[in-house]
Amino acid sequence: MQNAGPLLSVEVKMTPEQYRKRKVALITGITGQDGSYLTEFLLEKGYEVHGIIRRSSSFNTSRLQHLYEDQHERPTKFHLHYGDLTDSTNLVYIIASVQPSEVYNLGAQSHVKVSFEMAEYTGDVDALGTLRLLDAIRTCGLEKFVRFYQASTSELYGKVVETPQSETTPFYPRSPYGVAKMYAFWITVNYREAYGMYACNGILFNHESPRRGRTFVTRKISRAVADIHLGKQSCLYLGNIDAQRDWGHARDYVEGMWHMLQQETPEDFVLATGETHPVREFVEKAFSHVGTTIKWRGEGEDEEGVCAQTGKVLVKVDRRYFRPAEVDLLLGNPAKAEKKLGWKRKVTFDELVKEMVEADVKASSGLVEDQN
Ligand code: NDP
Ligand code: GDR
Repeated sequence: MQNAGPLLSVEVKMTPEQYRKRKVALITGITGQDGSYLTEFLLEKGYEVHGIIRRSSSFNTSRLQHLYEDQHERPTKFHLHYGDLTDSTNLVYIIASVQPSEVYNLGAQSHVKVSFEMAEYTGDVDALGTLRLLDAIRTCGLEKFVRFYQASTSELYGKVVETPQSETTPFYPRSPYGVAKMYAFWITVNYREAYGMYACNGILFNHESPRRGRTFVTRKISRAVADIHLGKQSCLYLGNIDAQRDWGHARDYVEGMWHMLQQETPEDFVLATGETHPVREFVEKAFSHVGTTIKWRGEGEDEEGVCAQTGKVLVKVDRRYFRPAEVDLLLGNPAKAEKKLGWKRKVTFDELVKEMVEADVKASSGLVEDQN
């Protein structure tokens, strides 16, 4: 039996090399933290950037607002399309009409804790959504033309098997999110091997910024520190403050995504800083930027962070933020990316915390508009 051919062939009268030189990118998840930085980066590089946004009853493009304003100067370079990773027909239509040379699949239900509550939906978007997008490229007959980036994650490592974690470390995901992303990882590898697609997984460790969603721990902390400093909030409630993460800056990481699609052959790469820090250290550093020293007292769920200067309790542990299964320690080894892509993170942990707290102090005081 023969393999099924493309259902809807887009006629391309160019060699793959000529097609690529058009520099047309399509980004799913463009409204998210990474999508906004990647858009800026690609526009700077002269790409025409197309993004898929979801219809929402509320405003969901605040991270892209500044680029809309620029649109008057660059009217044809930035385009948004309504769509969803759960809608195959829509994906085929967008791929056929945009004819992208690079596709960045950043769209996902990306919150680990939420994935325990919405496991099926997370699987639908994060796992099957990736399959739908890859199939949309094939359905259009563009699999030899399009370069595909999959937003894989250090959550694949989950339970600690070895540290530091590299491209050869076995996976052991610990959440419906991690399991869904593991399917997405392997379907990307499979389409590379089965159909000769240029498809890569970026196994990215946690990366943050002032544009990070407010329910992720770093942004939750930086915003609370700003609000407490300005007298708008009295206490910060957190879950497991002993979890350790390898935290970098999102702006550095989107550059790595692009590098992965510029190689001769497609491969998978870890992007990480090679350092790990517990959540409690992020808390201490963040408070130190507004002149507050945190001292810890008590243990486990009774632990609290007290202001050394005033004696006020500023941080409390709240069981509600614990996860049914936790990823205790992430520490990445970015050696392969450093060697083959020439990629290296620029922003240090201290600089990251400082930038996030300073941005939130400005936003909370109303000096600048919130970017999300
Ligand atoms: P965000 O949560 O900030 O952004 C997620 C994006 O996905 C948003 O644009 C969201 O749209 C979109 N999205 C959600 N559901 C759907 C859907 N059904 N169809 C289409 N789009 C959808 O994530 P980040 O920017 O932080 O991360 C980008 C990607 O990288 C994600 O896939 C994430 O899992 C992965 N990743 C992130 C890491 C990190 O540390 N930030 C580390 C490793 C991997 P909307 O705005 O409408 O909600
Ligand atoms: P993570 O990020 O789960 O690593 O996934 P998150 O910031 O949510 O959690 C990091 C660690 O902090 C602990 N924690 C808390 N987390 C949240 N959100 N809220 C709290 O109050 C809190 N208190 C403690 C968590 O238990 C965890 O150990 C992120 C996402 O961006 C994923 O999409 C991405 O794949 C991975 O990073 C790499």
